[in-house]
Amino acid sequence: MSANELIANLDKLGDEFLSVIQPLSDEQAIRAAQAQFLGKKGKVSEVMKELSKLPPADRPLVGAAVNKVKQTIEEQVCRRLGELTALAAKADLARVVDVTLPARPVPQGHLHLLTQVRLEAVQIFSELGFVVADGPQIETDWHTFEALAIPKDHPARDMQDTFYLSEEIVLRTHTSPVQVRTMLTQAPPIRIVAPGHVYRRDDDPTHSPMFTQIEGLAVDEGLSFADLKGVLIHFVSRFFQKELTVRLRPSYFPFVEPGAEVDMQCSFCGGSGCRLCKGTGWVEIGGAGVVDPDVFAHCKIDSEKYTGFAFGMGLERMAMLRHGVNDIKFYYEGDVRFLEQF
Ligand code: FA5
Repeated sequence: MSANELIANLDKLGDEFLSVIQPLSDEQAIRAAQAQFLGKKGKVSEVMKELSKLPPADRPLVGAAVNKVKQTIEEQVCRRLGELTALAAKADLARVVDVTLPARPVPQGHLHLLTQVRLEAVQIFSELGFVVADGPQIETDWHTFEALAIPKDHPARDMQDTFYLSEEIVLRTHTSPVQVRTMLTQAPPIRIVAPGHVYRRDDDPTHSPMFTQIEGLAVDEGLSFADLKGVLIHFVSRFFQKELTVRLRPSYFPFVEPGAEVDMQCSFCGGSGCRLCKGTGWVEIGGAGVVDPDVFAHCKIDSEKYTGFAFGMGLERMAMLRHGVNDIKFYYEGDVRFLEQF
């Protein structure tokens, strides 16, 4: 083929490319067409193979024509892609958007009922000057029992059926070991509440193997049983948002003397007797008492100078009373039909 024929072929390729890409309307197809012409085995490369057969004097002329067709093809690719981008932007602008439409609702979770109740309880006690203290759920036998005047062979150990991890380590059965940890590290005056999970071998509609207690401890000069009762009445009335009274029934906890079972006036029937309070008008919510001097001795607190009171309440029970939950398992099953109600 002569130089002129090759130059004419190259010019034709430029025109042909134009007619190929004009109808194309997506980038992938345009790039494929570009490769068909400019790729290694493309149409322009085929023509270039003829270049070596030409007399050297003709080669620069044909070379220039090759560069020209390459440039033309690349320019056409840019132009067509630009056109497509502009068309897409125009279509976007032409779309009718109703800016008054309400936004799609974003599903929103909320705190679990027991968390709400825990935070509320802490808030009420903090208004009375109590601060939150914490302790481990995997606890030593000493902090859980011994320091609270419950030695190994003491019959009171049967009151709380314990999960033992080893002879010396237990899952705490109550939040009372936080009393011990606090008194060992803080000097009076002390006013703490310690909410947290506790564990017992217990399982029925009102008892769960894992449940939540809130412990309270106050140690100062001149504290009495009357202060304890005042705090409990205030708490119960604030928590249930009505005037309710508290009854302290003599009971035995080795770490308090005197000790009492805390009953509150049934918030459901107001005390006249109902299904929830089993017709008695009272519901047990916890234990309480005046800190035993033995416990002070374990914690190196001078029982001649200081007195204290302590209490421990079950938060599941409080929430059951306030919301009429009739099986403790509902709290832990994660059923959204239950959880959504609070
Ligand atoms: C105690 O745990 C004592 N530590 C309370 C205490 C603290 C007394 C400070 C004196 C001074 P008791 O075993 O009674 O006490 O438990 C307290 C409350 O926890 C109960 O009244 C009940 O509301 C709740 N409770 C007990 N066992 C369970 C259980 N298995 N499931 C749900 N709640 C429970």
